[in-house]
Amino acid sequence: MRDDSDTIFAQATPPGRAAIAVIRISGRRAFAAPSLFGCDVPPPGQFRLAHLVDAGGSRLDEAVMLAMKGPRSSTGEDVVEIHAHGSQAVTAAIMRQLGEADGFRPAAPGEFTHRMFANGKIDLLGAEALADLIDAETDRQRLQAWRQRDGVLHRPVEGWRDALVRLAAQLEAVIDFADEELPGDLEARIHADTRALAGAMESVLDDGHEGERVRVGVTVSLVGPVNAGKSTLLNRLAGRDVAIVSSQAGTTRDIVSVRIDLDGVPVTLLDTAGLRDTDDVIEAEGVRRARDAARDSDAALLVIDASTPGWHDDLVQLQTLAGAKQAVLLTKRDRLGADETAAVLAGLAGLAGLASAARLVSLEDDADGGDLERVLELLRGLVVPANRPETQSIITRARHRHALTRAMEALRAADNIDLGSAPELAAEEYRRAADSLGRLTGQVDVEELLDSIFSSFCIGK
Ligand SMILES: Nc1nc2c(ncn2[C@@H]2O[C@H](COP(=O)(O)OP(=O)(O)OP(=O)(O)O)[C@@H](O)[C@H]2O)c(=O)[nH]1
Ligand SMILES: [Mg+2]
Repeated sequence: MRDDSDTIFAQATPPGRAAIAVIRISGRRAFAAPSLFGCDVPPPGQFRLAHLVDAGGSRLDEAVMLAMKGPRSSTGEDVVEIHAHGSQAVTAAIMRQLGEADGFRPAAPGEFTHRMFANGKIDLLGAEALADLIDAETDRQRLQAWRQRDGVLHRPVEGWRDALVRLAAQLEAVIDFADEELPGDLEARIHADTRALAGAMESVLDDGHEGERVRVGVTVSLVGPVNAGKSTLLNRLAGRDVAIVSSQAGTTRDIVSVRIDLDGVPVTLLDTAGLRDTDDVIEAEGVRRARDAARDSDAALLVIDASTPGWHDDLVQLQTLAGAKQAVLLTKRDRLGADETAAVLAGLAGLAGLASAARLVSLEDDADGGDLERVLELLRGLVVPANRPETQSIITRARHRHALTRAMEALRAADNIDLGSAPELAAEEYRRAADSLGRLTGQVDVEELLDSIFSSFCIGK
């Protein structure tokens, strides 16, 4: 895709004014870079104060320089870092001077990490984990990125590849010695091992999409009749006045979205127009969008005013609108007398399967925050994956899920083949399974895949 023999450079810190800016240089000529600024290269593994001068010999900056000798460097190549003052004029002058030198060019996005990968410093899962770490907004995302970087998926994938190699070797015996005496149970053993391997993959796939949810976040729509308190709820969860609240029915028209951190899972809450029949074209469009949101979001919180006599019917209707993941929030408890409260609670308890996913709260009369905590509890049940042991394998991308599913399907197909009559067909399925696993870690021909992964990085990474 580009010339890997070039020495590349980029600013690793964000552009703009800052105390320090780091410029990274990697490649065959990296150790020649300091001389472009009239400086010596520091001994590898050490840093030195350096007085940089420009091409005309006048002072450019006073910087800290460090050198790493390949292959024991971040990219596996010779690397020099210049920690200059974070002034736009200084960094621009350094970059200009590097760009004018022979054999040097600005790095493409993700090119440093690509070189790490090409030089065996990291596999694809590790490269993705680094990207996730840089993008992490919450603690849970950060911890997940490090778990992935530490090999939480890489390790089982390697184990499965080894198991596949053993299976293929056993199968080879079946093919090569077809007419001779083979241990009677060999075929049965191959089938059993194949099923066990497919089962191991299936149990990793059956994770409720936990890793993907933590990485990309979850969308939850707040839907319900007009005046139920959806916008009030959004504001309380956001901790600020984002949406207009009023006693007038039909206040919200457009979808208002807010992103919150719910126990480390980024959650995008969508406040929507209250659902009712209306002749107002603008409100009707809002209602249409609300219905779409209820259907298309990852989960829906059905918000209903418990002090309206028809709450139960509203709820039944709403349940058909929203997708599979839903919870119920009845509001305005402060408007209910003791008997009414008891009646509402009894009504809720009577709803099959919903009792644990429903709460009755007041969004207005909640001085101690207890009701807000109840709402959060409800939301957590909808979106936060159960805590899993640290060693659990984690799929964080659709790419992983796809590759693993393909591998598992190939094994299931192999298991359905009669090894006595068509062992070559089974061998082909094992090859397909190994190929899919190889795609996960980047151990097969994956140039196209590499381009799409590394181009999502920022320049300088
Ligand atoms: N007493 C009481 N009033 C509430 C509660 N929650 C919301 N309200 C009031 O109910 C009215 C409607 O609240 P909103 O949050 O605007 O309701 P909404 O569901 O967004 O309404 P639309 O945007 O019209 O669909 C406002 O006057 C709120 O102050 C509650 O728990 N108790
Ligand atoms: Mg509203």
